[in-house]
Amino acid sequence: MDKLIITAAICGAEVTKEQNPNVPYTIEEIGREAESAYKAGASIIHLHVRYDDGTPTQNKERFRECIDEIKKRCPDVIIQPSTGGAVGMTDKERLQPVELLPEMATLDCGTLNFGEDEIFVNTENTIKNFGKIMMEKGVKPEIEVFDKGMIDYAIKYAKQGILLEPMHFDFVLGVQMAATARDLTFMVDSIPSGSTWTVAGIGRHQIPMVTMGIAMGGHVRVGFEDNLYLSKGVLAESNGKLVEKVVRIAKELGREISTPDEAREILGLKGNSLKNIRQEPSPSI
Ligand code: KMH
Ligand code: ZN
Repeated sequence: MDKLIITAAICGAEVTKEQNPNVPYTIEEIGREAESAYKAGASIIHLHVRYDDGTPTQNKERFRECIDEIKKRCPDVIIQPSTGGAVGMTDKERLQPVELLPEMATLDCGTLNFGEDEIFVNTENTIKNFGKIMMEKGVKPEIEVFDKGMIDYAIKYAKQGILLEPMHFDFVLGVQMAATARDLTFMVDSIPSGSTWTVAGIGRHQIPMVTMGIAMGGHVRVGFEDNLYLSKGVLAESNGKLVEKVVRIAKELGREISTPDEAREILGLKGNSLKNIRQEPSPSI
């Protein structure tokens, strides 16, 4: 079994300081939370950014400042910006962090209900366009899967040459599909052989899903974006505390934790450097 890659989704676009005062908004807070997760054993930071008042943004300059702050504190960590952003953002807004040439970025492979009246829209043209741009720029997509059809889209686009194999998937359970062992197994059985995968569970499903992922040989994601609690009724003091909990479970299950460089090896990252920042947006964005 490969060593375990832990991703920390430190911020998200939806959770607030009213829900947990440790949710980061400022550049300094985002750096602090990334560092806590990295020091605890995370090798990937899944990154959304906010303005100081908590408003989510995909602004390229804000991403650049947050990435610089994270790199100062965690020089070798893999930074994976979101291209999902927040519900209602345009494709153009959402794609901005890809212009910074990160090693990875998310690629949401379908439209889904996102609570109450919210719909997180990812049309086929959106997915294909994001996929093509990431491929052109050498940014490895983490394919976000909220139900099984999203795997089928990814497979279709790989056959069309829009996505490169081996693909890396992140199964998010507890938003649209149920967070059950059956659903996780079905996802794992549905991806092409040679793919890698991570599992994320929302809210109280985070730790059960992560524990299954560790035992099944996958990789895992924790963090405030998905869950604000360390245990029932106890708010997590930091993302690092959530990562520490995963590390304890992995140790009990005999799974070693990967370093960022080992994660690069496992995921086949080509090593885009965030120092190599292009100033001009791609004409196709
Ligand atoms: N905030 C959600 C609307 C991603 O990062 O790609 C989208 C999301 C997925 O969080
Ligand atoms: Zn996200």
